[in-house]
Amino acid sequence: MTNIPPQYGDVVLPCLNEAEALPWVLDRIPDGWRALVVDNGSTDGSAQIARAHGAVVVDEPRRGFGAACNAGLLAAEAELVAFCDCDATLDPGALPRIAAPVREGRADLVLARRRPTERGAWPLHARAGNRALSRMLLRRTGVRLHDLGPLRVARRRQLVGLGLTDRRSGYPLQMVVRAAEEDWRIEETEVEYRPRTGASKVTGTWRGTWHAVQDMRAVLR
Ligand SMILES: Nc1nc2c(ncn2[C@@H]2O[C@H](COP(=O)(O)OP(=O)(O)OP(=O)(O)O)[C@@H](O)[C@H]2O)c(=O)[nH]1
Ligand SMILES: [Mg+2]
Repeated sequence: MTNIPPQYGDVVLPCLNEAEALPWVLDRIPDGWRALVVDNGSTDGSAQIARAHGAVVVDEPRRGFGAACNAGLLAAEAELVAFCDCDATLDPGALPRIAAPVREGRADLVLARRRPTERGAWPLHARAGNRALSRMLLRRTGVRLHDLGPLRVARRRQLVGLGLTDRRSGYPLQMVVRAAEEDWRIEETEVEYRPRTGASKVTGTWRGTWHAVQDMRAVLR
């Protein structure tokens, strides 16, 4: 009989045209984790590439980062659910380490603070915007985080119970705000942040950053 590894978690990978980055990301999914690539209307063959690299593809025609994350969460079945970008900025190989506090019952939500591996991995305006958000989060909830990064792990049932409503860029922030309101034990760890593969869509452009900030503001209102 073959030894099937226990299924620790599902990792939700929101995906909008990441054909170039997907192979790197999916080849690094650790044992015991299942990749759920949520295809958000890609036109570059992302879905086919994801399937070819062993991922389960969830189709979410409604655009928006939060819409994609939510569809992935609803499709997940494992006890633990992680979220990770699939633009090759973050190595999913770090998932077991990041998930450990949740798996061992020491934390309800772990977020990974991004540590750029080289200059240019994280544009200055994106970093500044993120710092400002962290300060707003502290004032609003008392939770002290250095970064509202996209790589995070929590329990599926608890996440579903948060009832998140944002379907755009406010989703990651709303998750932390709601978790704080529910008195979750929130922890921060660190992760390497590499320059993205493929064209930048959000923080690499002023327009994208502007829209993201508006969505985040709406969550904090
Ligand atoms: N912008 C955007 N990204 C989406 C959407 N749906 C899924 N994504 C994915 O969400 C992840 C994060 O988006 P990114 O474009 O990397 O956003 P970012 O990291 O803020 O900025 P850049 O990497 O500079 O574009 C990527 O894996 C995208 O493919 C969507 O509707 N809009
Ligand atoms: Mg990115």
